[in-house]
Amino acid sequence: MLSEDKRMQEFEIRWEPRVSVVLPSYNEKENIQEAIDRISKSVGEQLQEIIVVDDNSPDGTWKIVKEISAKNTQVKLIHRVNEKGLASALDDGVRAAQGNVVVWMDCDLGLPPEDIPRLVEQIKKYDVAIGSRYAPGGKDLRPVWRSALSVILNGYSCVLLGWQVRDYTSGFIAVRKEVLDYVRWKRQGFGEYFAEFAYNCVKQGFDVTEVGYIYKDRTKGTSKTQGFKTLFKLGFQYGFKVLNLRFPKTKRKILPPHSKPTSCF
Ligand SMILES: Nc1nc2c(ncn2[C@@H]2O[C@H](COP(=O)(O)OP(=O)(O)OP(=O)(O)O)[C@@H](O)[C@H]2O)c(=O)[nH]1
Ligand SMILES: [Mg+2]
Repeated sequence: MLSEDKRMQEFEIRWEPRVSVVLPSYNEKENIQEAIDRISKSVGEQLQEIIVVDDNSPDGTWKIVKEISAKNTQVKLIHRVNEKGLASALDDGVRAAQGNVVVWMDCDLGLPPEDIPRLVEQIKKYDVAIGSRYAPGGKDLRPVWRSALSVILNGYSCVLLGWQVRDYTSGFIAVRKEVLDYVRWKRQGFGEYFAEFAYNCVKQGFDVTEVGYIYKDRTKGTSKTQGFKTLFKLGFQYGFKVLNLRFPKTKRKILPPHSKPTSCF
């Protein structure tokens, strides 16, 4: 009889990641091709697919992806015309994923595609690996006022939700596919979905780790979170979400599986 440890070791050796990378995009025509190229190169043979979820970007990002996907079957486009928003776009993307590991990240190249393998490597031992600016090796190189805002939001989140996660606003993550059958997020809103997901993963007993990464400001395209008014609104939404997670009005329940997105090329 093999001991439990030995059995786990054998499983880790035999288990091969097939990685689905989900990229939400809105007006990212300057970044999308480079993002796809760098992700394909960094993930290499383990890549199952890259799924771009675009909300009918007025700058035509989705047309560029459609052209790429006509030549490269690993690149898939979910072109949404009836719905908009980051949380729902990512929800649709991860539902469509066919790999046994699902990664998602911004496609503006502020998050480094070259670090995906470091996250995926952790999925041999953990259920969830969060790219973190606050784990060893992590840094936030954006302008001071933006990184300071992030420190404040994350400090507030850690105090209320717990210190098992340090980067509740990361948006860069690798997840064992089955976790997504149990842990979900609400489809409304912007980046606050991430705190909801990370917190519920810990709450539901999944093994979560953090991997340091260096976050840089985007060099091309426009941010969807720029301007004092927008940031204030998003910060407020975020703060409210964290409060709600900590002090839920109703008992938390596992959400039912939701239907597949409407159009997937
Ligand atoms: N599908 C979809 N993607 C979105 C939407 N809003 C933002 N995105 C994408 O989500 C990611 C995050 O948006 P960003 O503008 O980078 O927001 P941020 O990371 O807070 O800000 P910066 O990186 O500083 O610009 C990017 O890849 C965007 O293109 C949306 O409504 N729908
Ligand atoms: Mg970004």
